Amino acid sequence: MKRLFFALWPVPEIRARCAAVSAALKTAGRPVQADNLHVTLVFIGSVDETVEAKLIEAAGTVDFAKISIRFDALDYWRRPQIICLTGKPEDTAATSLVDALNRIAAALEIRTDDRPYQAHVTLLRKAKALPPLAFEPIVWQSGAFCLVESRSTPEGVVYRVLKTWQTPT
Ligand code: 2AM
Repeated sequence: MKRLFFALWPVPEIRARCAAVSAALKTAGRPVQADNLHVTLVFIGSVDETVEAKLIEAAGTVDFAKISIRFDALDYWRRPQIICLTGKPEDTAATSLVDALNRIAAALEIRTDDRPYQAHVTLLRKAKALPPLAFEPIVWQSGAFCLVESRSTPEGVVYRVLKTWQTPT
C-alpha cells in the first residue's frame, strides 16, 4: 500500500520563496522541510498497486491548462495546527484540475475531501498562533501536476514524486 496525493511541485525559485517566508516564521512552529513544500490538489490516502495503476492511467487522460495561483495571505488553521500560505487561483484552471482529479478518485470509490478547495502551502506544523508578517505575494505557476507518495520515516515524512503530467497547452 502507498499513501498518495496529487500535488503541484514547486520549481526552485518558488520553493525558495516559500522557504523564506517559512524561515521568517520559524519560531512559530516546526517548519516543513523546504524539499517537502508543495500544494496538495487532492489527497487520495492509502491504496494498493492496482488502484495506483488505475489512478495513473486516468490522470494521464486529464486535459488541463496552465495553473496560476496567487499566494498572498498567511493563515493559521487551528485544528491541524498549521501555518500556511493560502492562495487564490487566477483563473479556473486549478479548480477544473482539482474537480477532474476528484472525479477520478470517485470513479475508483476513493472518498476525498468534500470541502471547497482551498489552495495552500503548509509552512509550519505544531503552530499555536500566527505572528504578523508582511511578505511579497508568491504567484505559483505550473504547467504540470504530479502524483506523490508520502512515507513516514524515523527522520520524518518523506515525499516522492511518482509521476508528473505536463499540460499540452
Ligand atoms: P496539509 O498540507 O494541509 O498538511 C500529504 O500528506 C499532503 O496531503 C499534505 O499536504 C496534507 O495537507 C494533505 N493531507 C494529509 N491528510 C489529508 C486528509 N486526510 N485530507 C486532505 N488532505 C490531507
